Amino acid sequence: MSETGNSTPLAAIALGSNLGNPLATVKGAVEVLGHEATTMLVGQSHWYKTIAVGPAQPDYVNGCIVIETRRSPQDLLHLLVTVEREFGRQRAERWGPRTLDLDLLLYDSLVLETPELILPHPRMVERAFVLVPLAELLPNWIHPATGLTVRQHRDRVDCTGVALLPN
Ligand code: PH2
Ligand code: MG
Ligand code: MG
Repeated sequence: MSETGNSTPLAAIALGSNLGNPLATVKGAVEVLGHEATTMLVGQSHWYKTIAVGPAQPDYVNGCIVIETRRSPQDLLHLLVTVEREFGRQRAERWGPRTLDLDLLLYDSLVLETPELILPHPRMVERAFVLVPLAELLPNWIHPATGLTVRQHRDRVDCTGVALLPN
């Protein structure tokens, strides 16, 4: 996948689910985002079964997508919240179980910190369940704050709780 030469902004989104039917939910969310008029799906990772980080809860299904979008970062965030709600997401315990979590990881090489949105996502570099799928799509993308690539970050975390799901 090309990481340069895009005139339309490129954004990476992490998907996660551990309630209901997680695999059907994340696949459904990709369908919805892929059919949005303002976004174009340009890459999709495999799906992974991952051990939950945080309070004790069921395993997650995680994956990542890369889209081109004409939306601003804030507008894209609003779309993600709308799609989370469409799939029955209710805001509850921090790091607790959820039917659908859509996290905006990257938006071009933008560094942004507002009360609503921090880019790049502040915890992405610690999370194998984000870095393993993201490294499939954007291994050479350079994190604007650390100067390391996604692949280098992935190689620095413990990936043992992240298992590829059969297609
Ligand atoms: N999301 C969380 C908390 N813990 N653990 C895994 N394995 N995957 C997630 O997506 C996840 C988590 C809160 O967003
Ligand atoms: Mg999350
Ligand atoms: Mg979230």
